[in-house]
This record gives sequence, structure tokens and C-alpha cells, in this order.
Amino acid sequence: MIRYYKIGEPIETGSTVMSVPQEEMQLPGWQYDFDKKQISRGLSPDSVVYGLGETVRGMNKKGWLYVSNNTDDPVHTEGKHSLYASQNFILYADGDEKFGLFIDTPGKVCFDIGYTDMRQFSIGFEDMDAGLYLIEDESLPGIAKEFRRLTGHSYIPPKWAFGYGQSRWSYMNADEVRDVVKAYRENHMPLDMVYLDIDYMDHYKDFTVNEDAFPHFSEFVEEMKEEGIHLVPIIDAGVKIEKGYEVYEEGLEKGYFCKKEDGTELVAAVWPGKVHFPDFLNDEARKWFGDWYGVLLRQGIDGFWNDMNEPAIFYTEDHLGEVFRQIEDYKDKNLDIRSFFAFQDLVGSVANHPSDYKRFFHEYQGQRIRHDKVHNLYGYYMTRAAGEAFERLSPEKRILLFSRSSYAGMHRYGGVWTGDNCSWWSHLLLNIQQMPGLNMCGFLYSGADTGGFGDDCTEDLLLRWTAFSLFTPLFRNHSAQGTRRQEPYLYGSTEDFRNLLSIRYALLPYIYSEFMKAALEDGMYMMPLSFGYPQDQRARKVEDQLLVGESLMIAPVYVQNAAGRYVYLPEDMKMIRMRSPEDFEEEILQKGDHYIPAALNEVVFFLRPGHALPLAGAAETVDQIDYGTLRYITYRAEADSYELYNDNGVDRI
Ligand code: MIG
Repeated sequence: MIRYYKIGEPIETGSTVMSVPQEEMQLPGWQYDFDKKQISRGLSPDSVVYGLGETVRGMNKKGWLYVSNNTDDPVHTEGKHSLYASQNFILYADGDEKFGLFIDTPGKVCFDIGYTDMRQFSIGFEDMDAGLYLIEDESLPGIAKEFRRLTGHSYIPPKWAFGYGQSRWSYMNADEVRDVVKAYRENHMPLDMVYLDIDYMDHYKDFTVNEDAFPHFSEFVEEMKEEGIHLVPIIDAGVKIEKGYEVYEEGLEKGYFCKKEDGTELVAAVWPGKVHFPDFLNDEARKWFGDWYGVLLRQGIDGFWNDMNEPAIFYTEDHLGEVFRQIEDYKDKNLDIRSFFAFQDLVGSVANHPSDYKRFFHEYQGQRIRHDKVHNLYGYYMTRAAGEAFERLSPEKRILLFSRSSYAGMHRYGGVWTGDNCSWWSHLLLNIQQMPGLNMCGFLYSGADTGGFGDDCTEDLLLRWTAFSLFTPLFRNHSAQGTRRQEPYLYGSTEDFRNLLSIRYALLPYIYSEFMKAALEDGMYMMPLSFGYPQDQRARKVEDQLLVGESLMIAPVYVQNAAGRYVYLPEDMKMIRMRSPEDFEEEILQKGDHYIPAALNEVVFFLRPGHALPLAGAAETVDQIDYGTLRYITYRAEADSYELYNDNGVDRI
């Protein structure tokens, strides 16, 4: 049951697909404070608040202030309030009381969930304008399902995108990519994708290829396909300002770039130096930009990742000019405690400066709207540009697509990855805790940079992270330029990595089946325990175990040098300790707490009673998986009790 309440005159976001239910008076149970521009309610000690998609901290969001304000911040520490996404959907449970609440507004929103006062939950707005959808159902999964009825079905990637991908920011040329693929194949480590970061482009210009570094690109794409590899290039939001560059010239001529108050195009800077930002919120501009993806599709590319679409701004010409003028004032000064910090602030906060987001406008639904009022929609609409274009340009075949920035509703067009995490154990835990929030908001095809993006990864961290990520739909090892290289074959445990990756492929029939059922039935693929055990008060508080599909529970090890971990079993389960698809043991464990040893080369997971798990043999690409020889591990169930979903993996559904 979905009820709609409105505060003020909210800007339409395009997040919903269902016609808006009859508007009702005031959200029951919440106090409205128009002076403080917030709504609030009490928060009991036993309650849990799930949701908000991709945010810092735990699965239960209580105890922190989350600000929906899409930000390119590469340091995802606990003290941060905003990351790249705004997925303003929460799910509240306290005893038998439960409801979902979707706050639909494209500007900044503050979720103060027991931060200012442990007993209070308040939601604050910049303007007191928002659409509020109250979602009620008997169960938590039911509420998540209703949210999807409101906002639409989740995006479905091609099946090969459930394979494993290798990425790194700094594959500078085709030979480097060939070497990576060769190393995988020589080591018999499975691989389906290699991602191309910004260095494949000619001077970071969208939809171009650096012909010196990647000569005869379409032939190279074909050569990789023959190796069973899909190349997945990155697309950035900013379009380089350069005479003769077609995307720039055309966008300028048609007036498709975001303009300032005075009607001239905003000049910002990102990788290519000065850029204009396409106005993805303008229907025509969105279609135009989307069509450009066709240039790469026609060269055989069938997957993309959209980056820097918060949008990230290194600087704007205008703000930088102001900064240079102000620096003059400091020149002959004796910088003291106050002026020094003011100076440091002036020069140190040039990137993503809040004032820059007020400098430009969108032509949105026939209105001219200042960017900051609709800021959180930008990445969504960029991805929508691509997703809508693929429906036109590739009507038969699915195309892989995911984005860094997002807003609720974007899940119809693509998945997300969680951006620039670090090679930290705490970020492995963060990855585990972000997955259910993302799933709840419909972002089923999601995952983090396995091994961590920033900082140097160690072998043990990569083994543990791989053992977790092999359960996430988007499974990609990615790292930043300048960090220690992170391709698994570069570490000593080559055989262990091969085995862990092979386990992904052995589980793939199950992973794909469960993902597809979740996508087709508006369910979730990764869930907090309480979604499967609603009456279990203990399960509600478990922060580091997940249900994966209908049959499995996982309890990843995320602590350095730990030889295992404590696991809570909400009922009797069958533990599977797997070292390779051929080498595993099964053991029945009773409901309750257990210390479970887990070596670095093992994946330990749990099969729920009454369920079965299909298991394939090893394979080096998704295409090679042999569905004809599936085995079933069962626990108090028959093999045929498992309903296996499968299809050809490429046709659109
Ligand atoms: O700010 O394209 O999150 O995955 O490797 C750096 C270079 C820009 C940020 C992305 C990251 C990617 C990187 N990009």
C-alpha cells in the first residue's frame, strides 16, 4: 500500500513510474516544522532504519547524519555525510511496526537518524518541498517490492556481466590490456571483462579513442572478444572544449550544454581541462548525448561505466578567477592563525565548490532551474541518456551499464559501483554493509572495487575481498593509478585466486538465477538477515552477515589476520567450506552462535534448510559454464525444489 503526501511544490524527479496516488493530508506520526524546514518523529532504542542505498556506516543507519548531496569524495571515512548517491528511501522497523518512506526531492536532504538526539529521527530540506511516499506492507521484503512498484523494475545486464572483470586506472595502451588478458588465460583464471579507464580516450574526450595507444580499435575489440573478453570503456560527464571536436561543436551549436545566468555556457574543468556539462535534464540534449554512445557500440563495444557525473568539478573558470583575485590580498600579509586558515581554505577548496553548483542552470521540463535545486539528478540523467539510447540503438541486445552517481529511479537504466573506496579492511566491511541498502533501493547490479581503489592492497586483503565479492552481481577488481598493482596473478597465491574466482563461476548459475528472479519479481538479491527471519530479534541486529538469494547466507571474514569469525545462525544450516568447485566439505550446524574458522583460500557459506544450491564446474568465461552438468547441494530439500532461472543472457526482457 502506497500513500502520497506532498510538502510545498516539489520538483518532479522522474523517479516514479506509477501514477501518483491520491494526495493525502499529513504524513501520520511525523511532526512538520516549517521554520526549521524539517519533519521528525521519535526513534525507539529497538528500532532499525535500513536503506539510503550507498552511504557510509552500517546497515542499520541509526546514529548518524546522512546528507543526500551527490559528492565526488574519494575518502569514504565514517565521519563523512555524503557520498556519490542520493537514494532517499528508508525502511523503518520497530517490533511489529514497519513502514517504508521515500523522500522524492532532487535537492539536498538531511537524514538525521538519532544523530542530534538519539530519540529523534528528522528529515530536513533546503526548501520545504518534497513528495513523500509512505509504503506499508506486512513484511520488509514486501515494502521493498512496493517501492519498486512505485519506481520501476531494476535494470538487467547481459549475463556475461556476471563474470569477473579486471580494471585499473592506467592501462595505457592495447598491449597492456593484451598482457593482462594473457596473464589471466595463462594462469587459467576466469575473466570476462577488462575495463578501459580514461586513458583509452584521445585527451579524455568522450566517444574518442586514442589511435596511437589503441590502434584499429574495432579490430582490437574483436580480438578481445575472441579471447572471451568484453572491453568496457568509461564515459565522463564533462565534454572537452576544443575546436573541431565534434561532440563539443555539435553540443554548442545546438545549445545542449548547461548555461549560466547570463546565457553563456558554464566553463568548468575536469580531466580534459576545460569542459562544458551536457544538460542531461533537457530531453533533447539527453537524447543527443545518448546517441553518441553509438559511436562505440558500432565498434563492437557492449558495456560502459559512467563516471564523474555528480558532476565532479575540479574548478570553474569563474570561481578560479575569484580565487586568484583574492589571493592577491594575502600576498603581503603576515599570515596568522585566522588568515592562514582562511587562505588555506580559499585555495584548498577549489574542487567541487558549493558555489559552483549555483552558477549554472538546466532546461528541465520547460523551466529554467538552477543546478543546485536538482543537483542529485545529474548522474541519474546521464545514465538515463545512455540507457534510453541503448533501447533505441540496441533494441534486441542488453548492454552493460553502471554509474558512479545515482538517484532513486536510476536503477531502471543501470547499476552502480560504489566509487573510490580504499584498500582498507574497514572498506571491505563497508562493501558488505552497503549491499543490502543498494538492493533495497532497486540497485541490484552493484558492487565495489574489489581490493579497494585507493591505497595499496595486500594479498590477504585481496583474498578476503575476493571471497566476499564473488557473491556480488558486479564483481570487478579495480585500483587507482599510482597504487600497488592489484591483478591477482601478481601475488604469490595464484592457485588460491584461481580457485576463488572459479567458485564464482561455479556459483554463477545460482547467482544469475537469483539476480534475475529478484529483478523480474522486484525482490532483493542481497538482504539483511531480518528480511528472512522477521521474528528473530537477534537477526535484526546482525550487521555483517547477508542473505544471498533464497538459499544462502554469507558471513565474510573482514578482519586482518583473523583465522575465522563468529557467525550467528538464525536456524540450523548446512555449512559449506569451499576451496574450489571440486574441493569442499559440508557440515550441519545448529541454530545459534559458532566460531567458524576460515582460511584465506576458503569461502565458507551457509545453505538454509529446505533449500538447494546448483553448482557448476569450473569455467574461464560465463559462456563456458556447462549447465548440463549442474550438481545440487541440498539441505532438507530435494534438488528439484530449486527453481533455476536461465535464459540466453543477451536478449532484452
Ligand atoms: O577522480 O577515471 O571513481 O574508478 O578510475 C578520478 C579515473 C576519476 C574516478 C573513478 C575511478 C576511475 C577514476 N575516476
